[in-house]
Amino acid sequence: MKLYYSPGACSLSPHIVLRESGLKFEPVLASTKTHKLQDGTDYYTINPKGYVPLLELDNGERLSEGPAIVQYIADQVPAKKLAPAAGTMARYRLQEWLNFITSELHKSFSPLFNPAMPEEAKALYRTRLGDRFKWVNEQLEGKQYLMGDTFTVADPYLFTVAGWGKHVGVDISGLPHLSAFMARVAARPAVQEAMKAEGLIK
Ligand SMILES: N[C@@H](CCC(=O)N[C@@H](CS)C(=O)NCC(=O)O)C(=O)O
Repeated sequence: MKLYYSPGACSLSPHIVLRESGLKFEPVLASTKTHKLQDGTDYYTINPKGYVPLLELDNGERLSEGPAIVQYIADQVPAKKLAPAAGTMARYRLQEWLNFITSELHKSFSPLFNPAMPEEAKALYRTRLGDRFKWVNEQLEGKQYLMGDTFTVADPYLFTVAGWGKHVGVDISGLPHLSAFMARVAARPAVQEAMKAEGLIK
C-alpha cells in the first residue's frame, strides 16, 4: 500500500494507524502547498480532490477521506483492535467520534490556516474550537482514550488536529484531561515513529 501524506497534515492520523497496524506501506510525500510529488507528478492526477490523505491499495484502488481510510486499515488487522467490529454499537460510537473530529474540529481549523481568511472570522473559529475542545476534555475525564481504555483509530485523529492548536492560537494547555491524552498518545512508539518519519520531531 501507499499512503500519500504531507508532514503534520491530517494524513498524520492514518500514518500513525498504519504504523500501529504493522502492515507494510510506503509513505509518499504529496505536499499540500505545491500539490506535487517529489518527482514532479501533479498530485491532482492521483487524487482529483487534491487532498491528503489518500491510500493506494496493492491492487491499485485508491481510497480517500481520513475516517474511511483509518477504518479500512483497522479492519485489515482485527486482532489489533484498532476499531470495534463492524455492526456493533461500539463501532457506531467510534464513527460518532470520527465524524465529530472531521466535521467539528478538523474543518474548523482549516480557515485558521487560510491566509485569505479575515482576522475577525478567524477569531470566531478560535472561540468555536475552544468550546469544542472543552467538551472533548470533559468526555476524556477518567478515560485513557476516546473509547475508554483501548486505543482506537479515533485517537490519532484527535491527537493530530488538537496538535494544530499551538500553530494557530487555539490553546488547549489548560484542559487537563485533553493534555494528558495528548501526552499519552505522543508516547506511543508508533506515534513517535510516524512523527519522526514526517520530520515533526527528531
Ligand atoms: N475530507 C478530507 C479532507 C482532507 C484535508 O482537509 N486535507 C488537507 C490537509 S489536512 C489538504 O490536503 N489540503 C490541501 C488542499 O486543500 O488542497 C478528509 O477528511 O480526508
